[in-house]
Order: sequence, then structure tokens, then C-alpha cells
Amino acid sequence: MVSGARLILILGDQLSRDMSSLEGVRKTKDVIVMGELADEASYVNHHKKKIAFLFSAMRHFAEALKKDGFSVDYQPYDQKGAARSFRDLVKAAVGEHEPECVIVTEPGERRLMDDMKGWEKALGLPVEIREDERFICSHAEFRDWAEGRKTLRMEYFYREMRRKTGLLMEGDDPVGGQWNFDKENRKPANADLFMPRVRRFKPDAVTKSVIELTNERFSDHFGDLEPFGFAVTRKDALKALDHFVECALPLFGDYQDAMLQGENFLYHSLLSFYINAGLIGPLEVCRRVADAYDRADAPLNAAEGFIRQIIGWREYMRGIYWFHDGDYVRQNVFGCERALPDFYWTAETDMACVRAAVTQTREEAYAHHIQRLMVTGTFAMLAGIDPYEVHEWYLGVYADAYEWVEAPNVIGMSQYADGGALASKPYAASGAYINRMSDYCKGCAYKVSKKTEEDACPFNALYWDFLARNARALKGNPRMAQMYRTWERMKPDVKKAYRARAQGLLKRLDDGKRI
Ligand code: FAD
Ligand code: DLZ
Ligand code: SF4
Repeated sequence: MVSGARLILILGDQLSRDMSSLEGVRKTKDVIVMGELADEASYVNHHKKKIAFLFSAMRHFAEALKKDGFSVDYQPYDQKGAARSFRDLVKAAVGEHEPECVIVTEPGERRLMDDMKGWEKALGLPVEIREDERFICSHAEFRDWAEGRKTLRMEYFYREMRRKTGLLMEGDDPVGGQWNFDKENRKPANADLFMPRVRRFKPDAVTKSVIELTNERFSDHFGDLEPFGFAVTRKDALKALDHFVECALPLFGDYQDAMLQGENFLYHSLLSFYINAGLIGPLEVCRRVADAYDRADAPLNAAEGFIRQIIGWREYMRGIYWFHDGDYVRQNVFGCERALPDFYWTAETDMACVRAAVTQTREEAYAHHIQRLMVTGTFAMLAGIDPYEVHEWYLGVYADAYEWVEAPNVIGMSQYADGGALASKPYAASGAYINRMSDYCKGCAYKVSKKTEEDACPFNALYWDFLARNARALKGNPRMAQMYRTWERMKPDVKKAYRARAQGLLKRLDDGKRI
């Protein structure tokens, strides 16, 4: 023990030298504590790749700190008598190092924040919880922007962030005279497009031993562990960023919403794992993309579209998550109670689109935004699945998932379970949307053009049934008016047939039968 030592706790998704908890750290005096924890690894059914990615990235980060002369107390998962939780880890470290205080950067999940608030009393020494400064918008700034507004909409928030960062700005005006080029970003892809190859990284000795550990200790968790190709260091995550900017960014905008059978990644960046875990920063990523635009290496619709996802959507989601005091993840405006179907784990369904999204999720711990939103997300909402179960699924299966970003995307954006606090209308769609944006329907057992027959696309009847079921909650929404007008114009026997087909499908789900 060194007198006056401070204990600095680094969480698994805080793997950055720029963490506020490390500000003012003294190499010779302070102790940095990190740990692989049973509670964190199992509070939801985390994908095996997510566990291996984080454990390996944590080990690399800790080693790099040690190499630079910091004092690091690292608890590997299999250590005898290992602490299971952050609270126990810190308690043990306080016993061992007798620090004068504990410093931590705020966590990204409310369950932990609530727990940390009780640490001071439990440990009997000061606990300083610092703000996470990796975000562009602080809690106070978001509150200032949000409070007093009747509705919160991302587009207006995004403009503030453009002004604040100066990204793609010419003085006070957006480059190109428009804030948003989304209209140019809705092209369906076709199979003869040249697809960039994904940058994968060969596991080193540390990753190999973590893969072995994950295989042994988390064999009952969801997902395929190998092949494993994630970057686990900042150096490799930066290579992944370079690769994206060079190979995929130019067409990122055009095909952002497209889906193709057998193409898991298209022109997406695959950077969310690294940004969320702290290996690379959101602003450095955006600056790199803005530079590519300045050098004419990427068109404006791609650069703007990408930057909007990060300084717009990503920051907005985090703002919304913390702006709600209560239990955001328990919102359920439609009162849905249906259990999550088994095919979210097994991919055993005849719906080609859902099968593809779940299969690639199992293989990669990744699906891109439109798959998450308009395939697995829309199906769950149309089928009336309990949003909390949907939330737990998303929080587990994706390697980039932490509640601050997952919950608003799932509860708010994809399930509309918060009643419109985040989105102006539900992302409800029939099979026609998936057919327009993908080639899944061509190879599907169901016919997207059919409506109520036995082999009709399930999304079609479930879509109208969802609207009919939830008319009271949705009918007053001006953005839904056109859909309700169409529903009301339908002949009674057509409506009846839709609802009967939907009931048949839902009964099959409840009986655990294949659809
Ligand atoms: P790209 O398509 O290349 O986009 C670039 C970056 O923009 C991403 O890396 C990400 O940092 C950011 N971004 C894009 N859209 C969003 C968004 N809606 N919210 C926040 N950031 C965004 N993202 C997560 O990081 N973690 C999650 O747990 C998560 N869960 C989601 C659940 C649902 C139901 C939906 C609809 C979206 C979810 N997203 C989540 C947002 C988005 O799908 C992922 O960020 C994206 O697919 C990650 O892949 P990428 O890095 O290739 O992204
Ligand atoms: C997701 C995760 C997992 C699987 N395991 C650990 C771990 O063993 N140790 C750790 O420090 N963090 C882990 N994490 C990330 C935490 O769950 C994350 O820091 C909190 O959810 C706050 O965002
Ligand atoms: Fe999905 Fe329906 Fe198309 Fe099949 S027909 S792939 S279920 S949208």
C-alpha cells in the first residue's frame, strides 16, 4: 500500500486512455483495477464472441497500461476466489490496496449506476463517479436541449451537434446547403455490386487463451465463437477504421438501408464494437470521414450519412436513455406479453429474412441497422412480443450492445414501447418494405405478394393486425393517418381475413409451432 493511493476502476467498455477516470492518474501512487466478472458476463445471454472480444480487449488494455508503468490489479475470470461483481471487485481491491478514495467513470447502464451510488456507504470511503467524456453531448447539454420541448426529434438535435463539432460545416451553414442527404441513401443493392472484404484480425496468444476460456466457461451461451476476427487493440481498431474509409465509405450512404442474402456487412463500417468499448473515439472516427470527404475520397451523402449516425443517432440515443429517470427498459405501451419465439435463438423459421438475420447474428454477433430494425425488430413488434424480452435478446446477442445504446434503439425506436418518446411513429411495415430493400423474398417459402393465404408473407397480415389491435394508441398520430385510412377503406371481409390469418400465425407462435 502507498499512502494517499487512489483506486481507479476501469469497466470493460472503458478501454481508452482518455477516460475521465484516468485524468490525473499517478503512475507510482494509484492503482488501476479491472476484472473479468461472472455477473457482467452472464446478466444476459451474451454472445460468446462478445465475451471473448471484451475479455481479450481488456487484457490487452491492462497489459499496455502495465508496460507504460501504471500499477494495474487485473482479475482474470478463473482466478481463485474471484469477485463476481464490480462491487465485490472494488471491495476486495480496497482491502488489498487501502486507497483513500475510489474513482470511476460513470457506467453505461442504469443498474450499475444505481449500485455505484451505494458504494460510498458500503466501502466507507469516498467514491467519485466522473462523467463519461467520450460523448460529444454532456448530460447537462442534453437536458438543456430536451427540457421544455414538446417532442424530441433527432434531426434538430443533430443540427446542434453539427454546429458544436463543426463537422461538415461552412461557417454556420451545412456543407452542400442541406443538413441531411437521407433521400439519396435508400437504394436497394443488387448481387453484382462489388462488396468490400471485411477486415478480420488473426487471434494472437491472448485472444486464443480467451477463446479457450470462453469455450470452457460459456459453452451454454448463444452464438458461434469461431472464426473470431475482431480487433482487440486500439492499433487494430484503427486499421479497421482505415479499411472502412478506403473500401466501404464511398458507397456507405447509397446502400445504408439495403439487405442482401449472403452479404452480412455490405458497406457498413463494423466499428460500433470498437467505439462503444473505447478502443477508438466517436469524434476521431467522424473527423477521419470528414477528411475523406474534403479530399474528395467520399461523396457528401456518404460522409454526411455516416457522421449523422454517430454525432446524431448515437449521441441522441444516449441522451434519451439517461434523460428518462425511470426504468426505460420496462416501458410497454401496447401491453405486449407474448414470449420471444425460439427462432430468435435457433433461426429455425421459414421466413427467409428473419432466418438470415438470426443466422448471421449467431455467426457474427453482428447485424446491420436495417436488419435489426426492419426484420427482427419489426417482426417482434408486429407479433406483440414482450418488449423486455426483445430488449434482453438485443442486449445479449450483439457485440456492440450496452444498455445506453441498445435500450433506446430497441424499446424506443424498434418496438415503440415508450409510446413515441423517441420515434415519431412505429417502424411498422409489411413484407413489401423488405422486398423492396432486399432479395430475401425471392428465396422465401412465403410469397410476399400474397396477403392472407397459408403461404402469404407473415409480415403482411401481422402488419394490419398490429394497426387494428393498437388503433386506440396510434390512430391519433398524424403520421399514421394514411395507414388507418387504407385500413378503414378495406371491405369487412378483407379485414376479417387479415385478422384471421394473423390470429392463426400468432397461435402457431404461442403453440411453439414453426412459422
Ligand atoms: P454503421 O452502419 O457503419 O454506422 C456507423 C456508426 O453509427 C455505428 O458504428 C454506430 O456507432 C453509429 N450508429 C448508427 N446507427 C445508430 C443508432 N441507431 N444508434 C446508435 N448508434 C448508431 N448500436 C449499438 O452500438 N449498440 C446496440 O446495442 C445497438 N442495438 C440496436 C438495436 C436495434 C433494434 C436497432 C434498430 C439498432 C441498434 N443499434 C445499436 C444501432 C445500429 O444498428 C448499430 O450501431 C450498427 O448496426 C452498428 O454497425 P456498424 O458499426 O457497421 O454501423
Ligand atoms: C459486457 C461485459 C462483459 C460480458 N463482461 C465484463 C467483465 O467481465 N468485466 C467488465 O468490466 N465489463 C464487462 N462487460 C461490460 C460491462 O457490462 C459494462 O461496462 C457495463 O454494462 C456498463 O456499460
Ligand atoms: Fe420475409 Fe415475407 Fe419476404 Fe419471406 S416473403 S423474406 S417472410 S418479407
